[in-house]
Amino acid sequence: MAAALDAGRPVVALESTIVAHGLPRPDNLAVARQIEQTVRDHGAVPATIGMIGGEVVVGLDDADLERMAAGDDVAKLSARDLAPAAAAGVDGATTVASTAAIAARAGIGVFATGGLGGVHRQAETSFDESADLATLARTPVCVVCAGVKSILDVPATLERLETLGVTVVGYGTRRFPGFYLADSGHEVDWSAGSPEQVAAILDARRDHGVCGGAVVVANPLPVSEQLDPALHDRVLADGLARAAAEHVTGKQVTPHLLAHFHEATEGQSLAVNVRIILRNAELAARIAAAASP
Ligand code: PSU
Ligand code: MN
Repeated sequence: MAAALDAGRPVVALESTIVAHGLPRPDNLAVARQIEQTVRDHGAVPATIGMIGGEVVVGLDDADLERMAAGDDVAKLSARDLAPAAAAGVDGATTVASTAAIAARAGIGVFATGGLGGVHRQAETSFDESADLATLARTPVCVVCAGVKSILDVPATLERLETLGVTVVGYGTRRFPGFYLADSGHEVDWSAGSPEQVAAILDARRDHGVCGGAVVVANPLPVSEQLDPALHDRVLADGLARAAAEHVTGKQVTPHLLAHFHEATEGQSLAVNVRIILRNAELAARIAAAASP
């Protein structure tokens, strides 16, 4: 990994929370490998990030990926968790927030994920807003995602991204994607139509040096590949009600709702989630290849 970075080769950072907590076993390991292969197939070097025995690893090897995918005691590490987890010497999976922070520190400019964390529904009473947002506000990295997870309050998340000064660019669209759905029903101000156009935005951002935060590239699924919207809305309503009834809070909320989706749609949401991640990995690799080192 260090050699690839030194040589100025295109590198794409990948998070490990998707593997450890976002996707069910045993598919998660195969998907983790597929994501990395997709990055390679499109001209970049994959760097899955995580913590192994208290060490931050940029570029997990296959044995590390197996550990992430199999472990019951793999902690979910946001940026604030990194130091205590390192001191305790544990294994941990990094979220969007911690992966972005580590990637930027390591000199990796492009990062692919599924969907960002954001403002949860009923955040006006729970104050539940993912640390992904505040971290992206101060982290110079390009994050390719399919918007924010549709389990969240999407318009509130877009408002917070605006407040925090995070640049949001639709890929081939001015509509903000809805993760499992092609369109969240909300607009964005900017779009880019090719990896080269995204690279031009990244260059301009660096040259002007006035906005230090992330550039979010929101890459929608084609309508033909989205989850059936009626099924989506039904399963979401049911999942939110169950999470409330079972008093699920804090960092458990996201994995709980994603697991509910995968069960209640009998794997349909899982297949869509995997497609989202692979498409984002491909686009991120093409952006990394187009971007100047
Ligand atoms: N996107 C996915 N699956 C996931 C996540 C995102 O398709 O599992 C993870 C990311 O790691 C993201 C985290 O940073 O969920 C957000 O969790 P929280 O809401 O607790 O911050
Ligand atoms: Mn939260």
